[in-house]
Amino acid sequence: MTGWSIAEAARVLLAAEDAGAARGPITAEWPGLDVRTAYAVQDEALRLRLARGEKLIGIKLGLTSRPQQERMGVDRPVLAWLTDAMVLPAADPLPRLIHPRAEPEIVFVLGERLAGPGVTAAVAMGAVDRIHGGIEVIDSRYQDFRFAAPDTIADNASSSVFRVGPVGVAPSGLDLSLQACLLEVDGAIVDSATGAAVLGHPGEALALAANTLAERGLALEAGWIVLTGGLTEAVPVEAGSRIAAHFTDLGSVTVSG
Ligand code: OOG
Ligand code: MG
Repeated sequence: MTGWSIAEAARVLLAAEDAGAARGPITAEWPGLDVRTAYAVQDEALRLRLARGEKLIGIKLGLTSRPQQERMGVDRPVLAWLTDAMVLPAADPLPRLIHPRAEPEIVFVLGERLAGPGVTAAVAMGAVDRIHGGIEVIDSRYQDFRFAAPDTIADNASSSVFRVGPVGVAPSGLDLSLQACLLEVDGAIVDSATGAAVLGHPGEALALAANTLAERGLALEAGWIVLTGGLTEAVPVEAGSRIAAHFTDLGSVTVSG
């Protein structure tokens, strides 16, 4: 196909999401889709989401841990937008998705605005009001989760839905590097990690988000939710299966397929 543009890519990817239909990577048809252009696609898709009534509620980081980076063969984290339509209400099963995969994440709720550049992890943690455990369900709009980095950036980093656990803890007195997480699928522990899996400390991911957004003249706003990235590799969610993430101090979160 010819005639690719930022607007067309955003429209095509949102349509694929709405239809629950996977497609081939856009970079195969539009080699000019580089990382910078891909973020412009992401921003255009956000504009379309807001125009249809969704509200911007935060940001997700992806590819912040080694298992996630190895899956993609990249070493650079990505950012993407979160809207209220992506919140999976407590007790709701998953909506119909293409090929959902679940991953445990440490989640921040910001008490203050956080703007780069020059934000360190320590400064970033000062803006955090509460820390929660969460599960993000990713769902790429590309067949078999096969894509290059600009493809997934354009695709809002495979966002679909996420659930934030009910236990919120103040940052003081919590060593997030040592915060352990067990990932359970249908009663069996299939993986585990500590917060150190995310760039050594999830606060580093928050600082990276603030500094990266600053390059685009943007900041993190008070009240925003920040998903800091999967601690482990994401696991496929089969129909009828139950995925749980259990954290040392951040409680447990469950998602049912
Ligand atoms: C990138 C998003 C991965 C995470 O937590 O690392 C992610 C992708 O798979 O498209 O959400
Ligand atoms: Mg994630």
